[in-house]
Amino acid sequence: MPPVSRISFSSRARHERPATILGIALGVAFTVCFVTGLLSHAAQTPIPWFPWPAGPAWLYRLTQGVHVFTGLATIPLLLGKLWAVYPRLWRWPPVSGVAHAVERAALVPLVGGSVFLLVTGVTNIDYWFPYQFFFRIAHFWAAWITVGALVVHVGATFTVASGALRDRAATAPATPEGLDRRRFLLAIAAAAGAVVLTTVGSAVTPLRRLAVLAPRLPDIGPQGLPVNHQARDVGVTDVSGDPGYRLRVDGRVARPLELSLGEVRARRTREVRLPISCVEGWSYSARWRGIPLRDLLEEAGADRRAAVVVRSLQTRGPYSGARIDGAHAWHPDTLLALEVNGEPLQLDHGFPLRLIAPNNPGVLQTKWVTEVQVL
Ligand code: HEM
Ligand SMILES: Nc1nc2c(c(=O)[nH]1)N[C@H]1C(S)=C(S)[C@@H](COP(=O)(O)O)O[C@H]1N2
Ligand SMILES: [Mo]
Repeated sequence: MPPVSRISFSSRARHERPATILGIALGVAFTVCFVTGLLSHAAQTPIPWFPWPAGPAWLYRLTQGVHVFTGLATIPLLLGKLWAVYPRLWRWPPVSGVAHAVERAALVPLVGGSVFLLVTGVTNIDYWFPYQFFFRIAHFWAAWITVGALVVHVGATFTVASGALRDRAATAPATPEGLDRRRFLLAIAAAAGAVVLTTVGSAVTPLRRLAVLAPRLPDIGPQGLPVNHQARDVGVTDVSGDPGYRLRVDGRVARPLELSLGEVRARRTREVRLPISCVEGWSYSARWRGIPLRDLLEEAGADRRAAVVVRSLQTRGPYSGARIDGAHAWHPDTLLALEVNGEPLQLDHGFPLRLIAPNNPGVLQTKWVTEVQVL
């Protein structure tokens, strides 16, 4: 009986070919996550040379859904890859030359960064923040570091990897060894597929019954829609509507407005079908009726295409207001919504008014709107 370490270290699944195939899958998945992650960054932090468009309305829903569900699918891929390669970490001598030293040094940011991205990503979408740092900044820089290390790693392992791919004879499924490896890869692929199937229903509504691992479901919540942050949890408890409520349009305007809820309701309304697309990947589409924001901006005499800050009755935290750029603020479908799916908004959905703009990340769809400040 060989020692335990010998048994597992000599497993036939541990071979360059499975490691290469998993590596390619991981490389593709991380590239997809990197690109969609940068798009999410651009949607929230304006980049002058890359303005985030107000259309198509479903774009952010798609890119951020792809980000989160691809990210989740990488978890089994990464575990499989680490299992396939970890005996090599104990190879002796540890380095055999400068190129090899660079390759091995790059493994620290590559493995560390990958694990960090997946752990912070998963804890974020599960509303668990066991750390003090600001998620977006840490996750953003970890992405650059990881992708940088990935480029070095691909360069350093390219020859071995392409050799392993050509090595078909050694992996023909007819041999027990080939079968073993094939089963290993199939198990990893099945695990990745299972992760996606049990979560993607939080964005793809027809699959919602399968989404047993998703933290949010598209039809569970008041008025049949999920709520991320409830009014009482964020300190919005005393919203009386009229007589106390006022909507102000101020800042760089010719004629500041101050409207009661009755005056808001008396205006022309419009109905649009738009999704709420949370940065955490879940999304749902609904019918919204409200006042086109551009009507109010025109009435107040704002500069055409001016950006605005939309402020909430919620006074604390990052969601107390959102900067909305000109393309979104002036889009005809951007509303201060009074109703959802034919009913007046309930408090948890932002009564009396919430912003709904096309292709706008959920975090910027401010609830309990009380002020539009033109910049
Ligand atoms: C389980 C895997 C992952 C999950 C669940 C996840 C989740 C998220 C979430 C929820 C956001 C939005 C954060 C916010 O705006 O508040 C985000 C942003 C981002 N993610 Fe991931 N992520 C994962 C993996 C990755 C990977 C592998 C990469 C890169 C290779 C990556 C790169 C980024 C980038 C660049 C951003 C933009 C950060 C910013 O707005 O500054 N993520 N991710
Ligand atoms: N004032 C305020 N607006 C807010 C939030 C909030 O906490 N406070 N949450 C935002 C987030 S993160 C999302 S995804 C959307 C949708 O959340 P909901 O389902 O709770 O309406 O509302 C956004 N608007
Ligand atoms: Mo969100």
